[in-house]
Amino acid sequence: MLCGCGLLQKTILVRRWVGRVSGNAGRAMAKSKFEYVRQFEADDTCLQNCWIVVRLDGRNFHKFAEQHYFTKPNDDRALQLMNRCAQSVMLELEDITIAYGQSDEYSFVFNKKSNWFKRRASKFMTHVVSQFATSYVFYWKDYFSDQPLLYPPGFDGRVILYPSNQNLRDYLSWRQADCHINNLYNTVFWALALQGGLTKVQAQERLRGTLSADKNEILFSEFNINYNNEPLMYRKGTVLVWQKVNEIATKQINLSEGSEDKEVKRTRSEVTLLHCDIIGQQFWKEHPEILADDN
Ligand SMILES: Nc1nc2c(ncn2[C@@H]2O[C@H](COP(=O)(O)OP(=O)(O)OP(=O)(O)O)[C@@H](O)[C@H]2O)c(=O)[nH]1
Ligand SMILES: [Mg+2]
Repeated sequence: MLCGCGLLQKTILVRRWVGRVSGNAGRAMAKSKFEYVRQFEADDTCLQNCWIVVRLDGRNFHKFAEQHYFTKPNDDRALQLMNRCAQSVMLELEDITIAYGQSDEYSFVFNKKSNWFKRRASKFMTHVVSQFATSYVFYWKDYFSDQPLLYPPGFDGRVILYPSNQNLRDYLSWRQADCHINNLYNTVFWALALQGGLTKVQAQERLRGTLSADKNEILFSEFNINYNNEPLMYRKGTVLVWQKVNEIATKQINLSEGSEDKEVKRTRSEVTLLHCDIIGQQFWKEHPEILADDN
């Protein structure tokens, strides 16, 4: 029977063996005349020996937070949901050595030697963002049991390459410093607005030109809040690292006279959440494996 689609009849099949694909062994791989369009795909291979960072950020989360009644300035449920999604990304994808998150953003650092998807930037970025976004919807109800998800949230993503360990540390320090600056501002701003009775415009005016010390002073003298006692997750953000844990497992051993259970020691790596300083030396001294060459 003739096919109604003229295009199909005109398709020129190149009858030559172009290789065997597992599961397809024995079948010729046909190439159509359209195959050339593949050459238009840009080469986005990440430079060798560089740390690959993917940062994602919630789209229009100012509005999203309002519409889902996030508490101000920090909503534990929202932050913990972000951390759960980041954990899913670390567990499901390959070669992520450390992740750092705050507010509606998360950064994932892939090993500089990673050869995942031949280091294609678009693969890194799209896998991270899609895994994170689907996790956000999937785990939503575990954190917001009384608040339905009103519409699908979106996240943007970008890839940044850092050629040196110092550059990578400075990048993470930059994000943590940003967390500190924003959180201190937001803590005073919402204290002035929610407890101090100022309008948002008045609170903004009050804070114009103030330094860190001034903000700490307002919090302490007017609201009896010692900023240093605020939860670490708010002040430092969240760091995800791999940690080795020893465990005892039961293994069945087959013997000629039957089988017996034996306890064996084994080491497993799991994702651990930390809310600590990553700007100073201490963290990096305690976790030398993160920057190790053979990681
Ligand atoms: N109330 C509340 N709001 C939060 C919380 N975490 C994030 N947000 C909101 O999310 C925003 C994140 O900032 P941005 O990423 O710069 O702003 P955005 O609205 O997401 O805009 P784009 O990222 O440019 O799309 C903050 O300004 C807050 O409005 C939270 O724990 N509580
Ligand atoms: Mg955002």
